[in-house]
Amino acid sequence: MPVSSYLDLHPEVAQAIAAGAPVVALESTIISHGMPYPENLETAQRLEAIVREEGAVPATIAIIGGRVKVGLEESDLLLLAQGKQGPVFKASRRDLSMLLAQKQYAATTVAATMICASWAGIKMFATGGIGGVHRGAGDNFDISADLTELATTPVAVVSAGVKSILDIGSTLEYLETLGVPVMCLGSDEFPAFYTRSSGFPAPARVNDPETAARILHTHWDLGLGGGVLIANPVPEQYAMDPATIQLAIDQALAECEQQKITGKEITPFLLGRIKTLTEGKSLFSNMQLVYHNARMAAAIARHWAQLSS
Ligand code: PSU
Ligand code: MN
Repeated sequence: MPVSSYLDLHPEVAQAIAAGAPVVALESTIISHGMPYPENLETAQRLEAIVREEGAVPATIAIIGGRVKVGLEESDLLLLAQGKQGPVFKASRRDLSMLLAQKQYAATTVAATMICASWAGIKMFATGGIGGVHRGAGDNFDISADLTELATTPVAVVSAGVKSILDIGSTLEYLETLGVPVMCLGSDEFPAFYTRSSGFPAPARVNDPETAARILHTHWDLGLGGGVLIANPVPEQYAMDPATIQLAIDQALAECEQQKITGKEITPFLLGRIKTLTEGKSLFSNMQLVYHNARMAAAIARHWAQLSS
């Protein structure tokens, strides 16, 4: 069967894609495993509204009853946010075939969302943060499949950089090895998710969404393939105090090790602990930076659509 037989495109999304109108994909792991209820539902709804306000069509992606759904209903968002109707798995590339064949429900990570977006014909995707090279990866080999996906699948991902729960320097090195273009919007420094600076220089700086769209066009015109990472620093007023967030991250990492959390549980565990340790401040910052990314992704998608017509 062709891939299309596994996809359910929302009619509005299908129409926009066919017309070459701007579309922005949104992931669902952030809803089911990245944030608590009800803030996760609020975030998912607000993200879709922001993409619309900015003149693009939102396409939140998830696996619903064994179907790849591109563009969700309100009831799907609720199901993903509450996880009441049974398990909502966290799906990365390796999980897709098993989950689809067994008619499961799953939230898609950055990697899996890129794959599904690409199947649907969507080029732009907004998220909060991507997975990366974990600290200690030299021993434990914990490198997110998001990175290899960026090397493979032709979708542009707007994120607020990489959290310092990860090894930011190694993540940038690995992206360089994989040949993934990394551009930072309006900054000479690569952002660290909750904060605007990471101490690592931007591999490239781009000052506006139109230039970003032109770079994407050129990248794919040249047949270089794979994705592009667009790092969009958290707005100053929503950034966290670097010392506060670092303390929480260090504590969460220590607990993660003590409790022997492994594999795909690590990122959700750390996010949950950081939220508690910062008394919710990290969650607020997280929500605001994703909104900022959705706005930027929609702007780039608009320029992308103009250049394509
Ligand atoms: N970072 C966040 N929130 C998230 C994630 C990352 O701040 O929800 C999710 C994304 O879906 C990302 C995934 O693709 O975690 C990476 O998981 P892992 O490290 O297990 O590859
Ligand atoms: Mn991992």
